[in-house]
Amino acid sequence: MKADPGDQSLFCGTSNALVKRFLSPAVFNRLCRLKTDTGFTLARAIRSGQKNADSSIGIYAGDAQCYTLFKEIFEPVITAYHQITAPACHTRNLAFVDLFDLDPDRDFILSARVRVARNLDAMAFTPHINRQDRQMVEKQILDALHSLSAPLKGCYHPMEKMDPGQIRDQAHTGKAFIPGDRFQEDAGINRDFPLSRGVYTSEDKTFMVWINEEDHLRIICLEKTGDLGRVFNKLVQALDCLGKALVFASDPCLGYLNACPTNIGTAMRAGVHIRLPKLEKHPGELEKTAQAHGLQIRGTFGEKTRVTGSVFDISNRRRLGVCETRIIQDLYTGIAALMEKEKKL
Ligand code: DAR
Repeated sequence: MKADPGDQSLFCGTSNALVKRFLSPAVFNRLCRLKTDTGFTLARAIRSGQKNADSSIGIYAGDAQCYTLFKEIFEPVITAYHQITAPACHTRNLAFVDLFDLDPDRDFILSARVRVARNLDAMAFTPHINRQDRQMVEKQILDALHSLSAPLKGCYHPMEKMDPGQIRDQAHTGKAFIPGDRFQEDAGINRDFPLSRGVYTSEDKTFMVWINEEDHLRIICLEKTGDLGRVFNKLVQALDCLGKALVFASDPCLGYLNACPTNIGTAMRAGVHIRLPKLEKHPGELEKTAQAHGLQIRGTFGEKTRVTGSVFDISNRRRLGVCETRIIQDLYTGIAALMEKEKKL
């Protein structure tokens, strides 16, 4: 879809958000009076991008129907971000993989983490869900989690009773999460925080489920290891169990549907925390190698944070038009290439 000059009046002049690039006055006028069945509008969808001039995307979905009703703006944003020509029918492949430990001596890799975002089908997403439905989402997910057996068996830490200080402390121990950033705040995702929010953790703390953070579920496997395959395979096992009890919002072409259009398709982010002190001094080399392997470089504490102690958060960039096993294999190859470069410098 050829990008019309965006409607400059809707967004800050300095914004480079994808939504600004594609939301022409004509598209805006066609979509601005529409409402989804849950009552979500285009104005609500773009509010975060209007209030944050440094948004990279600038639009959130309030329910699954947004992706069809507001397709004229979601589709060009999706094809631009995920670098696909047009949303082909998404393929899933959640099979076990057989990979070696990339760093058995732990010279570089501090930890490996694989997470997927999911939303319960037929429920409004976090930018739009009401208090009652958010509570129902929490209950349905907990019923599924409490049926898990070892090694996924664990306990739930509801955040409703925690004060902000306790939430900050518990976030360090992985038993809570802090409110979403200003982008999520302006998208309405933090409403009623911390009601119906909480974290489920397995007994060995390598499996977690965040309930009602940016999406209804963030299903996370995390280990202090370079064994990407083991961490991925545990996530595959967890998804197999949870998929038997819960129905997730999805689309034949777009895959799993979530609040942010960057998190659709596999909705999977697989990454490592890796110490690269020499490549830190050669940012061009680091960026070139990462890009060659479809990897995204983030700061030590994730999106839009700084690098501290030469520790980078490096993960897959694309989530749509590429299946889960391919993502983990590309990550494996890309991290191995970065480790080789670091050794040679
Ligand atoms: N910060 C918003 C969303 C970017 C994608 N990251 C998410 N979904 N956590 C932006 O438009 O820049």
